[in-house]
Amino acid sequence: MPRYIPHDYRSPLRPTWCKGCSFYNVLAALTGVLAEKQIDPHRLNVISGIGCSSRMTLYLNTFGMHTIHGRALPVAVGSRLANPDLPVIVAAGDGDFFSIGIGHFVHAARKNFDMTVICLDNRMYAMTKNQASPTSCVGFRGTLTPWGKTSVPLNVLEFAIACDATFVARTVAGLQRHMQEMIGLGLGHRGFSFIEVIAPCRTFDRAATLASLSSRVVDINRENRHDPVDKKAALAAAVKALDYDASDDAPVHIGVFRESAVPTFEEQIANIKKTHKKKSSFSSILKKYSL
Ligand SMILES: Cc1ncc(C[n+]2csc(CCOP(=O)(O)OP(=O)(O)O)c2C)c(N)n1
Ligand code: SF4
Ligand SMILES: [Mg+2]
Repeated sequence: MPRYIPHDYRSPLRPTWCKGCSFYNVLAALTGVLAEKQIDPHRLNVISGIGCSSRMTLYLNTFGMHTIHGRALPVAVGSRLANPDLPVIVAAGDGDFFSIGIGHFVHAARKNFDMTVICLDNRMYAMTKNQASPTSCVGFRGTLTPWGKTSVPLNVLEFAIACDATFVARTVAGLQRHMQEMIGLGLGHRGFSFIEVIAPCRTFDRAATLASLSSRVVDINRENRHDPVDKKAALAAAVKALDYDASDDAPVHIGVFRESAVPTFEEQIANIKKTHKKKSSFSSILKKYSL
C-alpha cells in the first residue's frame, strides 16, 4: 500500500489561478510524480520566484519558499549548500528565469547544482497582466508592446544546453503522462535538470490552446530516435524547438534533449573537503591579507 497519494502533497490553500489555467495541470503532474516516487513531503524543498507560475509553492504541502522575482535559483543554491541531503525543486515562469533571473540560470546550470528546475513557460508576464517576456514571439502584442514585440524569442532549450545543463527536457501541460515522465526523469537525474513545460495563459493568450499544442507534438526520443547523450545532436534538436511558431500545424518537439553524467557541485565540494584536510579560518584569511 503506498503511503502517499497525490492529494497528500496539496496544501489546504485553494489556487487563485484563473479558471482553465494550464498551471493546474502542472500542479497535478507534480503531485502525481511525488506520489509515484513516494517522496516524503517533509523531505523536499520547493522554491519559486514571483508570478502566477511561482504560486506553485503555496499549493504544495512540502517545505518551500515563495521568494523574490528572479531570485528563485540563488535561494535554491543556498538551500543545496546548507543541506545537500534535501532535494530541491524550483518552479517559476519564463520571465522569472529568463528575464530578471537569467544570470543566475547560467551559473546554477554551469556549476551543476543538483536540483530540478521547472519553467512554466506561458511566453509572457501574466501576473502583471500581459507583457512580453524573453520567450514571447516576434509581434507579440502586450500592454507594453501594443504595436508588437520586435526581438526574437529566446530558445530556452538551446540556451540551457549551451549553459551545460546536464538534463534538458520539454513537455506540454496538456500531456499529463508525458509531463509526469519528464518531471520524474528530472527528479531522478543527479545534477541540474531543466524542464520547460509549455503552459499557455488561458486569460491573455486565447490562440495557444493546450488541445492544439498537444495534438501536434513529436516525441524526439521515441519518434526521431534522438540521443540526448550527444551534445551536438542535442543542440541540433534544440535549434528546431521554436519551429512550431511557423504555423498552426507545425510540430511541437518534446522529450529529453540533453542528458549527461557529470559530478554535481555538491559532490565536488564534498570531495574537496575529504581530500583537503587542512582547515583555514576566516580570521586566518584576514590575517594573511593584513585586513
Ligand atoms: C524585482 C521585481 N521586479 C518586477 C516585479 C513585477 N513582476 C511580478 S511577476 C512579474 C513577471 C512574471 O512573469 P513570469 O515569471 O513569466 O510568471 P507568470 O506570471 O507569467 O507565470 C513581474 C515583472 C516584481 N514583483 N519584482
Ligand atoms: S493570468 Fe494566465 S497564467 Fe495567470 S493564472 Fe490566469 S490564466 Fe494562469
Ligand atoms: Mg510567464
